[in-house]
Amino acid sequence: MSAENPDDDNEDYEILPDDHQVYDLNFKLIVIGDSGVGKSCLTKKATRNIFENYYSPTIGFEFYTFVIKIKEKIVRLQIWDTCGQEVYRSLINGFYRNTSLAILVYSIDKVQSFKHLEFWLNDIKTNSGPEIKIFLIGNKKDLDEKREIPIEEAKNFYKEHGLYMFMEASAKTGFNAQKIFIEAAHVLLEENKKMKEKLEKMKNNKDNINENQKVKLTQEGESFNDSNEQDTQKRNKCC
Ligand SMILES: Nc1nc2c(ncn2[C@@H]2O[C@H](COP(=O)(O)OP(=O)(O)O)[C@@H](O)[C@H]2O)c(=O)[nH]1
Ligand SMILES: [Mg+2]
Repeated sequence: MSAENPDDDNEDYEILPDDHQVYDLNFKLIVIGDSGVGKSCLTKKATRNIFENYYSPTIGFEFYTFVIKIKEKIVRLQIWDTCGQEVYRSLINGFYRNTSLAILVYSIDKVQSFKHLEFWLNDIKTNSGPEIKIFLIGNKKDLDEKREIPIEEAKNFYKEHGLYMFMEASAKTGFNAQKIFIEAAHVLLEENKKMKEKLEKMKNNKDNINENQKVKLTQEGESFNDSNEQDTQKRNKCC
């Protein structure tokens, strides 16, 4: 699958209702970016197929789920939709905890929201682990006639910063809205598989590694799985 042109024909998945309770893996995602770029609309469109034309700013954060079955594995994405306002900054920083993937959104008709991407990337770097994956999303593709950010400029930014994926999308038309989360689930499932294989390999090659390496790898593997489990427990408690 190409990062810039995700393959729409790759139907190796089935989207399940967002209240589906049984799953194999649970991952936390965070949606960030300036206020008004369409973070909430994109998330709502993808998870509930709703689009609202009026603007109702998110207070603190809102919480959505996206459940998808990929090759017999049920993956549940726990999506934290954050607000962009400065007044809630201290809250947002706490939300980065145990996040596997960040969806960083700008609006193609607002150059300011694109300029602020550096700030958001810095925020991610400061508040999360190095293993976090970042998707860059240029929302409001339907407003092409008001476009301030050429697609090439955004592609260059995504490449220069070593981000994981770039897509333009529209919460209004639905273009690529679900695709963002389908891709995220594929990426995280693959990552989890690699991590398990790495652990397995290390366990089978105990003699070839020293104690320090063993401890480090075990910790990496455990924290990866535990964080997902912890978040599940938290959700079960509060809802
Ligand atoms: N034309 C258009 N408007 C959008 C799109 N996504 C969001 N909006 C509008 O942009 C405004 C802000 O959206 P919202 O999701 O609340 O932004 P957030 O602050 O980033 O969560 C609302 O008035 C939405 O109707 C889109 O894809 N196209
Ligand atoms: Mg919002």
